[in-house]
Amino acid sequence: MSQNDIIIVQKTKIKPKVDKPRLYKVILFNDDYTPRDFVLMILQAVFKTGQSAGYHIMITAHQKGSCVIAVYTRDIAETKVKEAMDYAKEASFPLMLTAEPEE
Ligand code: TYC
Repeated sequence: MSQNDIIIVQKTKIKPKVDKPRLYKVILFNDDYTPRDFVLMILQAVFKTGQSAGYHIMITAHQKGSCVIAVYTRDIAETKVKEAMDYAKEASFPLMLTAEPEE
């Protein structure tokens, strides 16, 4: 390095340009035909709610029309919705779930 060389020091912090992944709510909707026990089975098998939280979510959807089950990244939310609705279709129940982005 010679005497005339200029050294530039980067003083501003470089922000990593990675946004937090958007989260998706998985929503369970009530209907008049799917048995309560079947809904509970889905909640435990697909969403790992356990018995008590699963029952609470099922009965909330039953009474209020819908209930948020949990939030996940988009891939996981959509995979779980598909898995749950495939089980329902297989059993000929009209059970409905959706994945919706959080505000
Ligand atoms: N309403 C249904 C019944 O009385 C039970 C049910 C609960 C269905 C929650 C869907 O998301 C649901 N058999």
